[in-house]
Amino acid sequence: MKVEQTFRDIRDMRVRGALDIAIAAADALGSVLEEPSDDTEELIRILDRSGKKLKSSRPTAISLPNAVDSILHNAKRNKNLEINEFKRVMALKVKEFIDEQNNALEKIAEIGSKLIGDGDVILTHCNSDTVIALLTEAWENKKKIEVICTETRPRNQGRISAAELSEHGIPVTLVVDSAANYVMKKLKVDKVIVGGDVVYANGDLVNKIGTSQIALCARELDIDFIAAVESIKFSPHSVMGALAEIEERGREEIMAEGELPKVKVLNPAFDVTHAEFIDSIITEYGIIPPQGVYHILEERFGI
Ligand code: RUB
Repeated sequence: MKVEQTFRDIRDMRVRGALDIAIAAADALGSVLEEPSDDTEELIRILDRSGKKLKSSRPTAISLPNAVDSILHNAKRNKNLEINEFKRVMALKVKEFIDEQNNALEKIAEIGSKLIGDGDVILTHCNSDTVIALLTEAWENKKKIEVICTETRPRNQGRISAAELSEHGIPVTLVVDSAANYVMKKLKVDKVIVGGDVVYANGDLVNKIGTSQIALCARELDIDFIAAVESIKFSPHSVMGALAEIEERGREEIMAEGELPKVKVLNPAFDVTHAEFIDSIITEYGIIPPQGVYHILEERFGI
């Protein structure tokens, strides 16, 4: 069953990055509509169970529960429809949701690429489809940029970014994570641009571990720190103070089998960059200061 497969793909990071995770979850719920059920309420119960399973695949990216909740919300609103009509309407809703996410990414790429100056040196951390799309668009619009990618230990997503950008012909330099401060000075970085997994109502950003250190360095060096984040990653629960669970991954990502058995390993996958270190957030609604997140939450989630 596709839900099981998607659950494993997200858990094992074959599907990763907050936007792709949301799209994959929505697509998996779409496949539930093809189940041979002839009762709308029963199908909603299966959707609900599948949604819970998908939500448990990884804990941090809020785009995952936001995607599931959005589909489930629509399913419940249409609970009185006859089964075939329900399936038809919901298949459209799933498609609409996925199209919305892809459009949001394109919009951010369009808006964000205009922020980039010709000759800019940009540092990015991890691998964000949103940031890659933005940088690629800037390059296609004849901005002669150079990009520094941090390796992003332990999973090395920065190497994926480096590969994707260089495939487009963009000059890329790969550095180890601990070189961030040094290279920002040495290579005269103009902007840091990162993606995000969660944005809180107060403008704080949860993103790949190491992001907050880079933001501190950027502030020290007076370099703009910009996040490129679709509104599906905004946390409506944070309005009431709920924070994201920071995923802690296994020891085996850092240590070989049997290596240093007496040494404990802590392997957090994300950290929080406080709003005060963020100059702007690029969303599909436009460029906002971190203080503007609340208004987007109102617009997007009706809080
Ligand atoms: C990925 C990561 C990315 C955001 C945004 O972490 O932190 O910066 O998810 O990505 P992981 P996108 O590799 O652990 O999933 O813009 O593609 O949604």
